[in-house]
Amino acid sequence: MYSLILLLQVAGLGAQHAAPLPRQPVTCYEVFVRSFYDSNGDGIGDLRGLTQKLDYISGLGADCVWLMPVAESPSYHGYDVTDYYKIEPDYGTNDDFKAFVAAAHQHHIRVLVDLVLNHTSSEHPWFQEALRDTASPHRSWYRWSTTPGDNWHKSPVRDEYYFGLFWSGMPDLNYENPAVLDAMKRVARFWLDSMHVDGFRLDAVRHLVEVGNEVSNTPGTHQVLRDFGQYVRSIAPQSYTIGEVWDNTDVILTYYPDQLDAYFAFPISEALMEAVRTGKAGGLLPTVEQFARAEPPRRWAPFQRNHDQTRTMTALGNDRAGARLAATILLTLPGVPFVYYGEEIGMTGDKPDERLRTPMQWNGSSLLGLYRWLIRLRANDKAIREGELEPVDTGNEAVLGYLRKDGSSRVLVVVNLGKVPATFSLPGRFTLRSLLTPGRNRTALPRLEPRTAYIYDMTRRP
Ligand SMILES: [Ca+2]
Ligand SMILES: [Ca+2]
Repeated sequence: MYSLILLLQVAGLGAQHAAPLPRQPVTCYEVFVRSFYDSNGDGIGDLRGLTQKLDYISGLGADCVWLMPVAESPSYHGYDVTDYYKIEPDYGTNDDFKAFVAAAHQHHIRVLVDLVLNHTSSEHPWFQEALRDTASPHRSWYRWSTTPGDNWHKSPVRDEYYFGLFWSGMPDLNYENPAVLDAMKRVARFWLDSMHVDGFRLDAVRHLVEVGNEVSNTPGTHQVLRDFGQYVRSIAPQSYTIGEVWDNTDVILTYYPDQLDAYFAFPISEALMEAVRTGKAGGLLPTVEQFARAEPPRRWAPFQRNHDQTRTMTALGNDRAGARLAATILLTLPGVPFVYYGEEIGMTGDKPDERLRTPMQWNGSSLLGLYRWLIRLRANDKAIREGELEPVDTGNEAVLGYLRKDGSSRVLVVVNLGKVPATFSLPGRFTLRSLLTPGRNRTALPRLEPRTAYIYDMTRRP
């Protein structure tokens, strides 16, 4: 497959990438442009600043970035869009964005942008027309009612209400009208064809279509995603779409097999943080196995934290050893891991949301070296990247153990989550070569120090 893509590129038939990229990312880095790097001293992170910091992202080893919304928006976060075809002026121009994508591709980094399908800004011209002119062609792009109710907001111009699930500044689009999905397909095509992005992170997708009072996971929502995902694959077969379905595993699994390419594995995030926080392996591996049994690993994305969640270091009460364990687990699990900017240097932050999205600290951190090591290890080790997961019974709830297996290759991950030393022995005779710290090969596991992780390449001895 890889060489086929290469041939197509040589023949001039491929995309405009500097080099062929595999269809799914290996490790993706989530960036809030406003908080990343300010190139012109106005105090606001911007696309030129982000472009200047591509060496940092590439040095981290990520081969993908997800940019939180970069389209024009009146809010600091950008999830309420006023123009889907224009870069937020605080961040730069459309040309700055294209220059960023070209530079990212030269760094072998694919670019996913956040696309908000569920709602627009209340300041979007579509909504303003619909609000003011009941005969407007955009009137039926939104939902209206003569009676109040949950999530229905009073119109500022007449005696009626409009539907907005998140708040009055974000009126929901009405996907019962096919023109809305057509409009969003044109938006997707614009970002793929004219801005040269490699795919989308799709916001709040479980809320697209309401049925009565049911605002989540309706059949209409699945149908819109099926149609949208199919459309994106048809015009950009090498693209990658990943959706935010913030729900339990059983619900997330209803969004396969034929909708978006992938979804964030929120339950893995929760179980991972819980295991490190409590010192007990708990439901982590069963949760991962539930995803692994259902779908191939390119189709689900584990992570520690995103821009809506308390940062790892804060959630762990500033336990630096715990942050190292969390990173080691995340980056040795199956799936497509996503890392939220600043996690790799142990940034802190708790709700309200603004405190989860504070400016990137460019100070360095001992944690950064570990992230760089693990992301590279993952990129270079097929068993860690793509191998099958097999839990190892350690007989101790404080000791998490699993194998990643690919062909004859075996990687063993053992994490002592607890606060006291532990031991366990492997059945059989093996040679263990550490993939974390150089040293002589071993024939047995060492004493497992408290709050310490071990990764070994494992070969069976006769
Ligand atoms: Ca700036
Ligand atoms: Ca909706």
